[in-house]
Amino acid sequence: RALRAHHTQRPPLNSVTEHDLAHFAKFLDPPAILSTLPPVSLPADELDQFNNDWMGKYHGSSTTVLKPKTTQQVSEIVKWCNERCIGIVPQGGNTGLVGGSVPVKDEVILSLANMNKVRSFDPVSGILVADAGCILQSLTDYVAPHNHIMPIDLGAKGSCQIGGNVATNAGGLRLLRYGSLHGTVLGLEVVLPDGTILDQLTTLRKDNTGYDLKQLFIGAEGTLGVITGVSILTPPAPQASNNVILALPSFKNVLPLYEIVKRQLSEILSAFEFIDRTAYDLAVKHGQGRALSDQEVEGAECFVLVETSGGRREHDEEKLADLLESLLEAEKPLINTGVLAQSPAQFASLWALREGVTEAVSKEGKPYKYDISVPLSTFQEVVDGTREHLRSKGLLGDHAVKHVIGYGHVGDGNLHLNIVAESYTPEIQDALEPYVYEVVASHRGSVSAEHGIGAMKTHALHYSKSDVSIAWMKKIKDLFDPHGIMNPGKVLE
Ligand code: FAD
Ligand code: 2HG
Ligand code: ZN
Repeated sequence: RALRAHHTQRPPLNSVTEHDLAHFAKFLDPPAILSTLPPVSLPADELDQFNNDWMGKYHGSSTTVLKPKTTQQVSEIVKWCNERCIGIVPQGGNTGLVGGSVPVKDEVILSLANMNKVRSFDPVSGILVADAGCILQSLTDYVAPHNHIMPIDLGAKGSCQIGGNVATNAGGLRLLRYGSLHGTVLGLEVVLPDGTILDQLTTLRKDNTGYDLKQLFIGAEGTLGVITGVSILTPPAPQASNNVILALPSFKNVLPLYEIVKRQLSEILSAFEFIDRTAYDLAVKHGQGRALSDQEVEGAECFVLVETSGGRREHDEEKLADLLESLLEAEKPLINTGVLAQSPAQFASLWALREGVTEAVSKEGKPYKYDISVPLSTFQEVVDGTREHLRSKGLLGDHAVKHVIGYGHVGDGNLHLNIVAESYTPEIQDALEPYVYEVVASHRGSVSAEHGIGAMKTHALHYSKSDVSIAWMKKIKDLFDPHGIMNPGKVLE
């Protein structure tokens, strides 16, 4: 019974006042304080980019955005907000897809954008230490001349920040090869909800000195503290990368194909990603990557993108060519055809067909996104089942749901089910939930494979986590943040 206890009684949260702004002005430069309140008095639309999420689905009404430059300033802000019981939303690139990065009400937005310096890089170990506000792409560019790459890559790389990646435990396109951030992040610097700076920014590969506290902040979505610095292991850049897109007549072939590809490519396989036909058509329609020829796409129900990363170009190319040949010449071929990248531009273009789906979907309409882990063998059944369910409710058609699509990280068992609607409506929302979550639970899957819980799924946590787990999560939250100031309304109800 004790385990079922809810959060301890918390005081209500307060709104920011002019008095608070006067305090922040003591240690922040004027450009670091954006506020609609006097004396700053900006028009409300200047805060739109911070109050609204990437999809245009979640909207906050914060009056104040603070952009500190140092960990000490973050600490001062957090300490004050804790004493005054003012809610704080840590914000990185604001590319999150679950409404976690914008306020639910008028919390202060603490933007990490001005904390964007690399602190150190050791080219021998590949260990990079950087401010949390560094944009992922800029870190990739920073380590590239040293022949290293970031262990994480995702479609939002031009805007998302490494602190946001860590806070969401983002997965992305390289997880199959380099594993999750729980393994590659070696240390963190975090400002705790009372303003204390927790310095665990170590660069050690091995450190078994009791509880590994940093793991708690990886994937906590800003509910336990503000990440200000990240130490991360960057792998050596592969000497050769190649990719091929395979067109399949049926989704049923994906699983046997994955087995063959894994066996034949073994150590050089670095990605195995899937998009269904509708996702492909949308990517092409909205200019993401170069379209394949009519002949190449004819009869294709879905596509798989295979990437190799290895040490010797000739060796890898030979392996990939052998794979393609054996697939095409098999007695019962699993693929219709395969298009091998012949140049760096084609390599990028094939990736764009997969990476660009999220962007294409947003251009096509308003997306409902379900980022789930379910057994690979059920991917198609989940997508088709959702489409049929919406049809049975009379919600399929140009004025309601335009497309139901599936794509994602096959190699990680992660399906991105996107329902592309004309607009966000309560009818569609009610038809999708709890329907999708019940399907996930029936497969003992996860309601969030990689995007997190945010504001979107607080009510759905129990489909994937037991009462005991949730009760302990609440105890941890209460211990770190007894006033509940840190990203209120996110992850836990
Ligand atoms: P934000 O969106 O600003 O914040 C996300 C969450 O982290 C919020 O809860 C916020 O409060 C918290 N947060 C941010 N910074 C900090 C900090 N310094 N300290 C504490 N908390 C913080 N996600 C994947 O997992 N895999 C993908 O392949 C992927 N592809 C994407 C492609 C596109 C086109 C888009 C738009 C999004 C994609 N995402 C993907 C989702 C998103 O990019 C990731 O969740 C990313 O890690 C968020 O980083 P951000 O800096 O934008 O964080
Ligand atoms: C991806 O894998 C991202 O492309 C985004 O995780 C998925 O938009 C989505 O649903
Ligand atoms: Zn993804």
